[in-house]
Amino acid sequence: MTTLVGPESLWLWIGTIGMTLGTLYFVGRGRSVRDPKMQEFYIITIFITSIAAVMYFAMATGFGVTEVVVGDEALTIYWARYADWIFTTPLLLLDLALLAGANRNTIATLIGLDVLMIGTGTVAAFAATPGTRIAWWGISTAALLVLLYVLVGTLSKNARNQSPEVASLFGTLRNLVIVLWLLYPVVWILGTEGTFGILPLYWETAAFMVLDLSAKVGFGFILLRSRSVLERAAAPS
Ligand code: RET
Repeated sequence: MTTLVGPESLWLWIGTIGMTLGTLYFVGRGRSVRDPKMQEFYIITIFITSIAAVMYFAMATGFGVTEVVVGDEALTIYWARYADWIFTTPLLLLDLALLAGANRNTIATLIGLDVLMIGTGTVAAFAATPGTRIAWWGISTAALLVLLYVLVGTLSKNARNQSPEVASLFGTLRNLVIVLWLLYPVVWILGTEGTFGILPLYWETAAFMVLDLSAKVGFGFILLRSRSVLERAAAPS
């Protein structure tokens, strides 16, 4: 079988190594954590980077990729991205929601919107005509905007009821999420998936890799670096 992976494999290998190193770093730091509530943040974050590490490995080695025919063109689609995101984006939101002290309904709303976003984004990636691809992209982007609205509204309000340190850490992470997550639909529509052919696969893969490493390892690093703040977040209020 011929592999569909081209020169963009460079970025996929960098992604694999980056996610693996991130995972090992968090495991190393988490080993000495004894508080069960704090362990929760470590467990969630370690799963985020380890799922990404295996999905990047799947893409780099040609397993996580397929072809989708759109009109008379065959697009190279890395389906493993969506398999990664359907699990890791809810976990990222869970980290944020636990930090903010959100209740179950808010957590369920956020995760529901997120699954809707990635689910419809996956349909967009596999749709067979440019028009339907863009329509599904629009639906997915609408779910993202509602999700960010909940993040800025309810979740930020929850966080403000926590200690000033927790509220400030939450604010940093929330802003990081807003900026990075909004770039995903932009890269997608400009890239090969959008069928406009503005961003070639090589650069699109590089862009997603930088976004993924920042949104997972960068996010986890900022979240877990301040143990004293997390201890306060984890303390029963
Ligand atoms: C897609 C395409 C359709 C439109 C939208 C998308 C959004 C994706 C997002 C992904 C976030 C991924 C993260 C990964 C962590 O490393 C599916 C690209 C809105 C927001 C944070």
